[in-house]
Amino acid sequence: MSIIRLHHPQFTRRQFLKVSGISSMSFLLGGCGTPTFEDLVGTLSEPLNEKIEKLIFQPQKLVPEFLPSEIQPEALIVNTFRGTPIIDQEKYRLVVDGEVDQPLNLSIAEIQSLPLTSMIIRHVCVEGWAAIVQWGGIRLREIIALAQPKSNVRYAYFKSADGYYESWDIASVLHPQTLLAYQKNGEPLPVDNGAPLRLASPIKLGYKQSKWVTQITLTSHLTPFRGYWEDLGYEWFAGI
Ligand SMILES: Nc1nc2c(c(=O)[nH]1)N[C@H]1C(S)=C(S)[C@@H](COP(=O)(O)O)O[C@H]1N2
Ligand SMILES: [Mo]
Repeated sequence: MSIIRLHHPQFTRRQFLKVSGISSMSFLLGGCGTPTFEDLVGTLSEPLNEKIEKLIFQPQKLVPEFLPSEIQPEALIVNTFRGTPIIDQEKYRLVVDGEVDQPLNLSIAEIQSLPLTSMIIRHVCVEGWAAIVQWGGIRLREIIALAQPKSNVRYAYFKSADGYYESWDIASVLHPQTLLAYQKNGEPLPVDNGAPLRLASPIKLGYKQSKWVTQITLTSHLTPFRGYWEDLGYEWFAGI
């Protein structure tokens, strides 16, 4: 399996709309070389592929969101177990690998060329604080769909630039309000809050929401290492 090299980092929304009519199967069945980013993005115009649909066992219930006037801009407390890592945005790549048919290697420009979703939700930390925050980013399920996971995938591992690691159940990964965020309260995501890319979701506690995500590995099984806090005794599912 080869890592896809993406040729068009400045992929615009207009180009996205132009190619979005392309069938996801046309390049998979065409068998003529490595698909480009445009080929892959064509899959986003379609409902989630059948493999992914099968992975969602229950209907996904939307969590009610808050109003812009309810955002608490000062309430989000920076939490790091080891400080803020230094990341070169130019060299940054998000790798998506594991039990997938199309491993991905995406620049931040490529990720930001995909449709932006924004939501206002409550972030809840087990240490006893919470904050209503607006997050903007791409739905994680759209990245996962591009990677074409195999039908036995049940978990995702998230690796972070500071050495933090997490694992999630696939249904929560594919929840429509689980984002890979690069904006906070309408501004570019501050580096202390996880830039260039962090998880944000109203269905999981704060420690599940990995900052500085560099790698997503889809897998059919969990290892004894399930998450930084989990391996110290915290609950793994950590739903809200
Ligand atoms: N990479 C990484 N992600 C992380 C953490 C961390 O230490 N490293 N802390 C977690 C915890 S416990 C919380 S509450 C949130 C806090 O997010 P914030 O710093 O943006 O407020 O990040 C989570 N994600
Ligand atoms: Mo936390």
